[in-house]
Amino acid sequence: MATTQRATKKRRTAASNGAEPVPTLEELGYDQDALRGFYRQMVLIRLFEDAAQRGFRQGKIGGYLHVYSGQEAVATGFLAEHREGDAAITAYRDHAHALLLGSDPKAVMAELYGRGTGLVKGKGGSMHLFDVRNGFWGGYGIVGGHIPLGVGMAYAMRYQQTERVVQLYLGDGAIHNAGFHEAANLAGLWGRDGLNPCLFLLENNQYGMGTSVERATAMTDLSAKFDSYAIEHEDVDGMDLAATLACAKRAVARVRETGIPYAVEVQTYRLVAHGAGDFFEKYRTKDEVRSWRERDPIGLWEQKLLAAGVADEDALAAIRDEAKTAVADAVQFADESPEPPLDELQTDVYATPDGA
Ligand SMILES: Cc1ncc(C[n+]2csc(CCOP(=O)(O)OP(=O)(O)O)c2C)c(N)n1
Ligand SMILES: [Mg+2]
Repeated sequence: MATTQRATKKRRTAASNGAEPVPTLEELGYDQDALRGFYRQMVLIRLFEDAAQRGFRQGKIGGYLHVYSGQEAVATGFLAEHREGDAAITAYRDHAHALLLGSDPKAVMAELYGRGTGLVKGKGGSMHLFDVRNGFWGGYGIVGGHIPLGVGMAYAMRYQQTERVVQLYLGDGAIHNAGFHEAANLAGLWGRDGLNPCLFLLENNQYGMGTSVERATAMTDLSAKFDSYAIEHEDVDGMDLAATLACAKRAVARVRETGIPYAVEVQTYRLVAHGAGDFFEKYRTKDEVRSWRERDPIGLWEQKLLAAGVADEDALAAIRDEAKTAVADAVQFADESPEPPLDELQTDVYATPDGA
């Protein structure tokens, strides 16, 4: 009887498990200002998310709230390669992407607070941030719903003969969604003619809500699912910013040059609960959380900056203070902003194709 082989990856651990050797800071090719700038970005995201969770617990933020704490090195690394005209699209864990692409923290916080000064005038909330001027195409609450949109955008970019690329972020839970499989099939197909400059960034944070990868699929080698659609892929350690920056440089250049889609499975971990309303976690052990926390992306980057003499303790503290002030200003702005006026209840809700 023929035997079947099922590709499985071992259970992820916090240990580094990328495919390529991790470069030193010098090898990355950024100047010292830029290296400190990445620290500033990651710290801003973490403090922004802490403040958002506080706002939620104070009852100032309604609806759903999903924060990015622990995953900072993913979007920070990959969006470093975002160029004008490119697009990024993700699901509902989207605050970091908006901030990294240049949205004002005040407008983002005001959006979470549902205020009229918010990024989308208080009508989107945490899960539906959007800032097209900066290349941010959202922010979607339906798991997997944005994947066909991202693939379609990548097709349009080549159809219009541009050199733009799409960074399409999706979760380990979203890859089982029908939308993923239909869209990935088309991406592979269009990619044969160089018509799909889509970089799939599979953010494997090991869980979809409380369901681990092992409990969600019998075939736990998630990046291998791209093989079904002839989309090449690699793995990268998403806790180490040096690894994500280097991978981003290679992967984005390749997609931009060829118009052929590519996928990266980024091993990462959310250090907090799935949503800000989920306080109790019965699905993971304290030891597991602790072992990933030891590789906190911000702590790892801090160590690298110190060891390479790119920053000393005082410089890092000054950057943290600066971020703290920016977040405090954002909270104050959100808190003091007015609710959207009632007569705008239906404004910007439905499309008006006739321009009316
Ligand atoms: C179509 C659909 N089904 C179910 C849900 C409920 N839901 C919200 S988040 C989530 C888990 C998704 O996990 P993953 O894609 O790994 O993203 P992560 O939260 O880990 O960032 C689910 C099932 C939803 N929003 N949409
Ligand atoms: Mg997940």
